[in-house]
Amino acid sequence: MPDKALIVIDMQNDFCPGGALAVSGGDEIVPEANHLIRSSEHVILTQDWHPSGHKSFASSHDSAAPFSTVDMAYGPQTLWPDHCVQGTFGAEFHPELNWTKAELVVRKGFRPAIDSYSAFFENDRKTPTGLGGYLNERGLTKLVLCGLATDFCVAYSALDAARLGFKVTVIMSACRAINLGGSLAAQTEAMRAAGVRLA
Ligand code: VGL
Ligand code: ZN
Repeated sequence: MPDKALIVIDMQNDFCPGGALAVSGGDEIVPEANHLIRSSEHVILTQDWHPSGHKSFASSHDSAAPFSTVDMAYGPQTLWPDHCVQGTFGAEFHPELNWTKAELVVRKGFRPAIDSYSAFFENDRKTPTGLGGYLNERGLTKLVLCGLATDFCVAYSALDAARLGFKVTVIMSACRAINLGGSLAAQTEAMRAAGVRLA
């Protein structure tokens, strides 16, 4: 369909087993992601892309543990192990992901003091990545999402997309979750309530 785009979220080494912020079973979805890529006319990828010393890293805060929460200028922020540092192997796409036909790679999280889960807006919920405008200009109104992690970057992207008026489907079988403090159930319910189709 000419008005439909697949968005593959953060299929990067650091989110796969052996990576710095490994999502359990993250690599298992590569074959299904490849199948979705093959059968989609338009493919967009997102790539978590942090400078070293990024403010979302626990290591950038005095005596803060990974997976704890701190208050940032824009609100509460979960602190993560150092991951997806620009130019490192961990930031590269999984070696078996067939990404060559992707028409756009959206990099996010590159501002040193703002994290960005969503493919559309950074965690201050105000700074746009530009993806919404890109999709609108190209007339891509129907979005299919898969990737990592279900309860963070996939869910934030799906919720923003729905709010912006896109018709959104998340292929849950081609996603895996971090699941921090019940985040998977909460975000699944939030997506359902926002009218996101969960397939
Ligand atoms: C992600 C935490 C930090 C994700 C990215 O891709 O879901 N989660 N950075
Ligand atoms: Zn990140």
